[in-house]
Amino acid sequence: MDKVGIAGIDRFNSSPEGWHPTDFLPGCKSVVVFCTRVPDGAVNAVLRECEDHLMSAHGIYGAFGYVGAPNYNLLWANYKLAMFIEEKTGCIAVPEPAGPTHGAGMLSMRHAAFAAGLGEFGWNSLILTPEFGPRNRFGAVLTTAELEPDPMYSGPRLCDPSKCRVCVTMCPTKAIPTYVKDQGRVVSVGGKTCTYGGTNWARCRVMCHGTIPEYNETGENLIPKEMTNPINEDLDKPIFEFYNRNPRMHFHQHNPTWKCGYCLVYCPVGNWKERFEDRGLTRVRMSKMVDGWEAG
Ligand code: B12
Ligand code: SF4
Ligand code: SF4
Repeated sequence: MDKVGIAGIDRFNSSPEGWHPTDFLPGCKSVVVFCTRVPDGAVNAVLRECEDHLMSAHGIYGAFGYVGAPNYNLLWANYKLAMFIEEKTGCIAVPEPAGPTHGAGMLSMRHAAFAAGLGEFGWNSLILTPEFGPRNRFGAVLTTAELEPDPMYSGPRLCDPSKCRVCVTMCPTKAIPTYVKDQGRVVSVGGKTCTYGGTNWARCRVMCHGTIPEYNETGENLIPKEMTNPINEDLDKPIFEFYNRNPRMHFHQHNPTWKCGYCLVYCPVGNWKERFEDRGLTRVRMSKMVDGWEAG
């Protein structure tokens, strides 16, 4: 794993009912959270799809940046760590699935990663780490073992949405709200407070699940004619009707959940300039979307 942190159970005091670690493991005392970074090569595949319209390249991201290798990598790390903790301590350890192909939400992985000190929320609602920005995928193990917690992240502020508009601009369905001072979702854990935009999931699913015809393997137009603009206030109904007609897409979450990801790919945090701009892998000019960005 590329990073690991431990959160004591007190950091989940403000978890909503049904999402608290003790709901899944009575007596849970610690949550171990770790991540695997998204390879630059998988990010490049999304750049090729987005900027060169090489649609087939996106599969590289699906396989090696999202539901394929990274989720399996997390799955095995989860399993081995849980076994290790049980063998060494005699306590119970519950591994948490990492997302598509292994089930969806049990614990909010973003809150768990924040609570374990791995990084902070970006305006795009993803957890940013100083090393990789949002380009990490997280796994977690809940355990009744009392482990020494790590401090909350206390490095430099990573996201300043008053200066950066990248995720808002790049999101094709306007699922990420425009930054407005004193608006957004506030989260306070372990004495650290962050504000993030809050993603509109109905809009995000239009892209992520390939539910617009350009992306959708079924060829079906999910959005009714009168709603051809995907930036629509009422996308939930057609989306759920679509899943009812195509239950495979809903329950298995295999092929169609790995589209888009532009908010993850283009976020400048995590040495984006060195990794992608300086290597000539993108034609998108950050200087147009980030105040004070060194002209490029
Ligand atoms: C299902 C899912 C999706 C769905 C839609 C989600 C939905 N809610 O309908 C779709 C497919 C659209 C999606 C999109 C993406 N996803 Co996704 N997704 C998930 C998954 C599997 C579950 C999320 C979920 O539904 N959680 C339940 C909700 C309710 O939790 P929540 O929104 O985080 O928290 C809310 C409350 O429950 C409460 N709360 C819950 N727990 C706690 C605890 C505390 C202490 C507090 C204070 C509050 C609190 O606060 C929140 C406000 O309501 C998670 C993995 C996971 N288990 O977390 C990945 C995950 C969030 N996704 C991830 C990623 C990378 C993406 C994409 C970039 C994928 C892509 N295409 O490239 C996009 C990004 C969208 C964006 N900008 O946010 C990563 C994020 C990594 C990171 N760096 O932060 C995760 C964590 C997967 C992983 N293993 O790493 N995703
Ligand atoms: S994954 Fe795409 S549609 Fe969803 S929030 Fe990110 S940029 Fe927007
Ligand atoms: S793209 Fe900019 S505003 Fe969005 S999360 Fe990253 S740093 Fe924050």
